[in-house]
Amino acid sequence: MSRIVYLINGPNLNLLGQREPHLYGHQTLADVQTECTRLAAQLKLQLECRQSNAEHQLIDWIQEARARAGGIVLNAAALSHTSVGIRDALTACAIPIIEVHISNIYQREAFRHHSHVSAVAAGVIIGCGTQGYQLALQRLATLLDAA
Ligand code: CA2
Repeated sequence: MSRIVYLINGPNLNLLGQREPHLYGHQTLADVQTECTRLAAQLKLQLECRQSNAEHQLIDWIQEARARAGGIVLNAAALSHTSVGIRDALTACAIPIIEVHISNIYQREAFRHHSHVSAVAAGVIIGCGTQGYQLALQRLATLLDAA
């Protein structure tokens, strides 16, 4: 099983740390990616970090991960709540997917309470702040170690 893991972030997460710290904390996306790359190395995982505001680009990366990775950590952001295309791309993957949401989507507007990603994810981490990405990597390492 490949030890490559894709860390994929969706729309507007490039703004992390720049606005709405009460929801998303103070870390920038670069901070998150640096911290996760360091943790991944400790877990003997090779991390590929990606972020896009475009749905088609996220789908292309999910398909790329399907071909070469052992797992995906995905925060599809607002597209989690709307994109059947992302769900279909994930369904085609035989590798474990851990969904992350930084904020607790269940404490927020009703339209955020459903995610198309959750039903096809091996695990879901919600409301743990940016630490959720690290928790997701630890879970993937556990799953890959057991495979
Ligand atoms: O809590 C999460 O991680 C979300 O996936 C974040 C999405 C939101 O649409 C989901 O419902 C929950 C929004 C990401 C926007 O990120 C920003 C970060 C800083 C400033 C502005 C937006």
